[in-house]
Amino acid sequence: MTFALDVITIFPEAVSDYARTSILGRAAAEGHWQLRTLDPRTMTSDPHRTVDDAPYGGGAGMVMRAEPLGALVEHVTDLARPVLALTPAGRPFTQADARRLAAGPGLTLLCGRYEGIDQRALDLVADEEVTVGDFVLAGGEAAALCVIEAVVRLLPGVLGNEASLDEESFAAGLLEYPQYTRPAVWRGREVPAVLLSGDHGAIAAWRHAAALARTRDRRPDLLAARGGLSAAERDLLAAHGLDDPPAGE
Ligand code: J9Q
Repeated sequence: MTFALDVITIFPEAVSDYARTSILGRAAAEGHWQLRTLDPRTMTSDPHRTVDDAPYGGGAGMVMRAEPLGALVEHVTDLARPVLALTPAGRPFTQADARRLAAGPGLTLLCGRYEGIDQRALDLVADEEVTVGDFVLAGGEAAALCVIEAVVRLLPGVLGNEASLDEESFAAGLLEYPQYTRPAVWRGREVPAVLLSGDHGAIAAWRHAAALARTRDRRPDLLAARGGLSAAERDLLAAHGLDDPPAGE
């Protein structure tokens, strides 16, 4: 089944260029998903094809007009699929959203630009507003690409025989453990000895401890969301000398 993804954007090439690269490009070539870009400018009838206008009430910047957006969503996109708008005022997009969307038939993403989108258009066409982080972008295109990559890599068949998706850090609510590759000593710095031991049980235990310690030190919010550290997890950290955060961090 081909996952149908529509992106409403006034910069269609910004989205389609990235979607041709790497895992996204291969997944499209293999028929797992199909991108369609929809430019609101094509739904304008005035000589200047205006997609934005000054905000009512005054203020800086321009607002995306409701009419071209409403026309696009009504006449072109499949309303049976969820419509997500990328806006700085949305709720945070999560891995759980990616999983839910990847289980469906497709998705429409609406990229805001300028200072925002006319709220009436958002109310009418968008099922949800989401953000990919608390920082300022010039528009929703880069955020839409984050959502696309998070969803498409979860579609059946896209990752092939790469590691099980359930083992990944956000799926488990923990950050990933640190990784190393050759050489075993680089500029005097050694790879943790356990990783060279061939003892797969010891390696798994070290990795679990390292993931817990990292999450505790860098993302206490993630640890709190899964109920903090259990007694067994505290023991595991202590057994690896990781029971205290490193000094200076
Ligand atoms: C449209 N800052 O930023 C982070 N996620 C989404 C956004 C965003 C923005 C401005 C316009 C999306």
